Amino acid sequence: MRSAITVSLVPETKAGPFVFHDGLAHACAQAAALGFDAVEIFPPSAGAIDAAALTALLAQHKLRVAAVGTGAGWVVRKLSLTAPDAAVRRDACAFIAEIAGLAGRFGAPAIIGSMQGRWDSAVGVPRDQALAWLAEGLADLGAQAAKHNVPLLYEPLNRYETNLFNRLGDTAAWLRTHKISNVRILADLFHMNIEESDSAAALREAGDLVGHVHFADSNRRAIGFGQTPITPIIAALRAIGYAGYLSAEIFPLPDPRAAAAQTITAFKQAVAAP
Ligand code: LER
Ligand code: MN
Repeated sequence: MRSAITVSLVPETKAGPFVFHDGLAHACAQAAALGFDAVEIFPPSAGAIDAAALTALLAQHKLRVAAVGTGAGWVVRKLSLTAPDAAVRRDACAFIAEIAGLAGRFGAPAIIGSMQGRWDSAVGVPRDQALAWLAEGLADLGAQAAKHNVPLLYEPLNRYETNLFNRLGDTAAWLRTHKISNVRILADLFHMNIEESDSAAALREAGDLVGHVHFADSNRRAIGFGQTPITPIIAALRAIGYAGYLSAEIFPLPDPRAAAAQTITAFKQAVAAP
């Protein structure tokens, strides 16, 4: 398993669960100084990233890109894959596809979290319809990601953020039933702490569909600053053969450097432990 830390480039997420908010150069310098393997980037759009400059920064600091978030499409433009308006769904797909294309150039997957939206019969989107649109969007974007030899990441969120999928097991069963290929599950330990009765068992149930992990404690602070027992979770990840990133999508508390330092300490303890 490898370590990663988040950086948001979206001013509207200043209060969000991202460790660094002061640009890519600052985040890469901090991440490298602490010994992280990679950064996970939350950009305003694909066009906002200067690919050549990012390539140079990554080389300078010997870092990789772990994943790229697409949530700015929701936060800034209120796009989603399950919006009642077909034009909004099309724009959502295009927005994600551009980010997935950019991420693919760095060998990284794009994340669909808040861009999944929610069902709401009152606005003409019953559950079955929302799931059909979600399946269509994921299949299409998953196929596009395959051209870059990376998966697409789909993230079940807690009940306050979506009513589509909240648990890993349900998500995995649905992806398998609908044979949606090249889509892997992002297991966010914060959402799981709210929704799962046993996070380790949920990871085992999702098995080889687990493609990325958001490494967050129960209170969405660095692992070790909350009350999640991490040992059984790491054991479950080992048991399913997970070799991807543990990426800290957490609040920068008590400050970004301390949150990052605690994360790398917890990562080393957890991953080095037998
Ligand atoms: C995104 O990774 C996530 O976890 C969501 O809570 C963002 O809304
Ligand atoms: Mn997350």
